[in-house]
Amino acid sequence: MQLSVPGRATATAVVAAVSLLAGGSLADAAPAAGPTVAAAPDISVTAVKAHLTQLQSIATANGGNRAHGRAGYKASLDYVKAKLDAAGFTTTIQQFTSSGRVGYNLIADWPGGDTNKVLMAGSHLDSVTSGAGINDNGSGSAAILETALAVSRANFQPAKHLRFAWWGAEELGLVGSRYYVNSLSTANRSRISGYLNFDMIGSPNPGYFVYDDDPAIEKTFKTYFTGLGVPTEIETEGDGRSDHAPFKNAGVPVGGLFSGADYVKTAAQAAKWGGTSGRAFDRCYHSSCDTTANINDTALDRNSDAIAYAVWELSA
Ligand code: DTR
Ligand code: ZN
Ligand code: ZN
Repeated sequence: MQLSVPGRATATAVVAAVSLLAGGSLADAAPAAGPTVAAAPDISVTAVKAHLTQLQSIATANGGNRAHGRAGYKASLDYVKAKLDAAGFTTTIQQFTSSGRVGYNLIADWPGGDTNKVLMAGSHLDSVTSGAGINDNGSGSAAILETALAVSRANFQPAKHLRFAWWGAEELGLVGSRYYVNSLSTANRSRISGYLNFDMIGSPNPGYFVYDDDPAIEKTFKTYFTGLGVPTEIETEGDGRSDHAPFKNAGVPVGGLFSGADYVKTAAQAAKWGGTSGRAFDRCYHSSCDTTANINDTALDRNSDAIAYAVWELSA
């Protein structure tokens, strides 16, 4: 569900309407402020949850987890890849070894756009060994998958080149994303105009946190949530705790969204966001109870729509 969020196109329409009401003509309306950006589509939370159900089934069928080096991780990657291949993405599997086990990154390029200006969105696809990892991080993985599928359905053709990524072995220390960044030539690294990270965006006792790294990316997310009337806070659980860190360390502008992990929601936060004060944002963090029952649909929905909004806005 997406409420109206003023994008450039909406603002232009408002200006035109005011001009007509004042007895003017459309010709009097202020010209569009630069190229108008087609509004991002609403991302169906039902569709995102359907991906989570698949990831849950994969974990259940593979020893209860989707961890690095286990069958459940590769089965998760194969699921995501099949959806992207069918939707017209150019997919690449990047293989690496960590802790004596083979790991994989999945990179999906949407054909078109200026390959000298690449906007990336990424999420780690691996879980810890103790559970299915549905919030951590099926939520981010499913949300960017559905956003990528929305790009395909819309045949979105932005100025920038779009690239989506699902990282392996984040739980072992950002291994997959580090491997990817380190594998880039200096030239290719400089072509990445921004990296958006989504790791835990459906926490059951959610907060709405925006990374405070690149100001333009931060502003884009804040604009979206302001349009929803949802207050946000700066993510302060610690730099370097997810896959944006290797990109930031390489000088790439980064940003992202987070709904909270094992930190406890304060009374002030509960007053503005609802939920339960004195309880962790996700009390199943890194636990076997991180299943499809461990998701707040409203947070997942809002964050998924915010992802699409940012991809459309930042790829113009
Ligand atoms: N390290 C992530 C969870 C996590 C903890 N703090 C943050 C801050 C921003 C993003 C993610 C996180 C994990 O366990 O996968
Ligand atoms: Zn984790
Ligand atoms: Zn995570």
